[in-house]
Amino acid sequence: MSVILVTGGTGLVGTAIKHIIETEPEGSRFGKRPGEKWVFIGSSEADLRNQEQSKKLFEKYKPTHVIHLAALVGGLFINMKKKLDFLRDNILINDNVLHNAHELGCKKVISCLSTCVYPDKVDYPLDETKIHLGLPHESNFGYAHAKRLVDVQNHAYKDQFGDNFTSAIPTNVFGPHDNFDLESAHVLPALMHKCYLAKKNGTPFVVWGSGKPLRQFIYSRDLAKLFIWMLREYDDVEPLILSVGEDEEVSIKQAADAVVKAMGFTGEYRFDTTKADGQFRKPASNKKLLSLIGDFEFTPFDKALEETVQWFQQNYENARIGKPR
Ligand code: NAP
Ligand code: GFB
Repeated sequence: MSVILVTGGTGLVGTAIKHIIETEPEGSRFGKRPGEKWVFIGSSEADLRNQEQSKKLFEKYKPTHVIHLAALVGGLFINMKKKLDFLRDNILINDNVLHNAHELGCKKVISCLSTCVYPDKVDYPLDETKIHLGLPHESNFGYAHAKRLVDVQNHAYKDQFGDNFTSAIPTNVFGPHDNFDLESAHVLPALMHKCYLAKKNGTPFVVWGSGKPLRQFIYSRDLAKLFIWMLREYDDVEPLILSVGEDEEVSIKQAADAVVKAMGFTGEYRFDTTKADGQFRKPASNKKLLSLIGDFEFTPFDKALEETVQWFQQNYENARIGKPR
């Protein structure tokens, strides 16, 4: 009997993994396997910053495998405001999860980094060998250093005890069940929420910054399949980038145009260049992933965006929208 514990199981990526495990045919490449018990937990079950609660959680479920997604997560603007919280909360969460997984003798842990951990000034494209080659972008150094430390912890557990702890490095993620709260959201859910409100209230749709920065966006349900594949088939301590190709980079303006189209918005649409642009680009190579997984079909960006906009419009009342506007 394998017990797979998914921390952060109530968030954007966690609910996507739950969706795939519950909808893909049992025994299929990304489906549940016979004899597997999947457990999805959120912070209401245990605050993973707390040692005692973390220990109790692992004793309760006795996981054999862990997909560790739990984290303090947010977009550019909340990262810029709360660098210490993003550093300290994530260090505490990660240390408690890895320590308890080690103590329990878990067969495997996959933690989740992010392409924003990479050095701001490094030769592009970003690949798995460049994580520690310089300082991260100033806007999110708290989160970035806490996430980099996971790679250091994995290597230390492997080196001293032989633990099979590894990590995934996704680019910007989007999809159903995302955080749409304008105070802390990432760019795509923020633009969807703002465009929805502009359409509803007849007000301008305002995109922050110049619209020039470039990003790679992966659909949460594609990322979910890649995590399930890693659980089954990737046993290397070295982190692995989980991303669409480098040629899929889009500008924030192109992303905003796609949101306007998906929302059917026809009102005033402008940019507030007094707001920060953040890191200009962080182009990641998925060559290593494709060399290992072989054929993998990513959902086209526009189709994934339309599905997410539909989900948001249908679930607005129950979505994570922060204070009503
Ligand atoms: P999310 O939607 O904000 O979900 C965060 C999850 O972590 C929720 O399940 C939350 O539980 C849980 N959590 C937060 N603080 C916790 C605590 N103190 N104790 C226990 N659980 C806690 O985040 P996400 O976007 O799915 O991110 C999942 C992982 O992907 C994170 O490690 C993140 O760093 C990484 N990542 C995300 C992106 C992105 O663009 N979203 C990009 C790259 C990497 P509650 O909901 O119950 O509070
Ligand atoms: O997803 P995002 O917030 O974070 O995207 P990063 C920021 C880009 O979108 C900037 C523009 O260029 C912003 O100027 N933008 C335009 C907006 N309008 C908005 C808006 O209404 N809200 C937001 N949030 N952005 C994050 C890291 O960097 O990437 C995190 O700070 C994490 O730690 C995440 O790693 C994946 O892509 O810049």
